[in-house]
Amino acid sequence: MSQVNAVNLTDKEYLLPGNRLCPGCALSLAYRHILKALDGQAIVTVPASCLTVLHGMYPVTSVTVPCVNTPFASVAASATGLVAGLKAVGRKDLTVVAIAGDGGTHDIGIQALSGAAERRDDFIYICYDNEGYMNTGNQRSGSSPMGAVTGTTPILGKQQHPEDIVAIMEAHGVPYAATANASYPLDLYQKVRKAMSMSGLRFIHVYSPCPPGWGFPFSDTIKIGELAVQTGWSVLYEVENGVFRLTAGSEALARKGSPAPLKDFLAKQGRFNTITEETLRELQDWVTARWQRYLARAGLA
Ligand SMILES: Cc1ncc(C[n+]2csc(CCOP(=O)(O)OP(=O)(O)O)c2C)c(N)n1
Ligand code: SF4
Repeated sequence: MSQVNAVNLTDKEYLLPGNRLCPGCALSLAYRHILKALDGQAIVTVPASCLTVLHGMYPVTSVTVPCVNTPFASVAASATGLVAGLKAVGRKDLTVVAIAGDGGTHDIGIQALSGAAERRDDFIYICYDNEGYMNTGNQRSGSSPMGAVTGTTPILGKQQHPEDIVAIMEAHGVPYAATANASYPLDLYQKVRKAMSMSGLRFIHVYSPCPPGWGFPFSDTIKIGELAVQTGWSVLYEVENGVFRLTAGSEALARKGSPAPLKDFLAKQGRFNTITEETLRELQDWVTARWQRYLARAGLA
């Protein structure tokens, strides 16, 4: 597959200017590049989330591909139905893409997603991860990090580490599982293109900073996403038919340096304002150990 760069990236736009997401929302940026990669040849299905807000209220939308709005728990089941429907009418030109937040994936949608993966259903599933239920004001999800203050962990912050949804999907034996980050849009674009060239259930997890939920200025979204990669908090990789590979900023970090201290990243976000020294140490140890495991998998330890 030829490398895409800022010069040869398509200038076609499928996400039109003007939507109702917050300024600085990483989801807008990620979705713009996901749609560019899909090149209009897709039907998306979306559950209740900030992404439904982006799609807009009928009859007005800023998105130029067809979208099905589904109940919260059912986005993967909806994709399964769309795949069957397209097959029944002989349409081979469209990719079905289910896209949901971390609440709609890690927690509420995981049953339908697990079933679709086990059946080897033929669609792309993208989870954009803003580490909480953001559309309803930032409640804790299975992906919220330890120490983060949310609406449902208001004083001490969440007490558990996030679950590793990509590992869960790998354990289902999916042919393609990858992580991406809105601050690395070309890497994201490339991964969606690769997923499109494969069949079966392909899973991409996109790290998506949320300025109001995480408590950082609207203008810092890209920097926050980059810092997440530089500290090893967000790790960019893909697993293609069982073969693991670090990509983009994480590959560069593995080859040329070592992760920056996590406190540099946490201190920029209001949600970690009440974090204790003990939790900070636990988080740093957890991130360091996980980074070592990724290095070992990549054969770079
Ligand atoms: C069954 C059901 N429960 C609750 C809601 C209310 N609700 C709408 S969006 C949302 C949050 C979704 O969170 P997430 O999936 O993480 O996506 P995000 O909002 O962060 O984009 C909730 C709880 C709903 N629409 N349906
Ligand atoms: S709440 Fe967060 S994820 Fe939702 S639109 Fe605003 S910035 Fe984006």
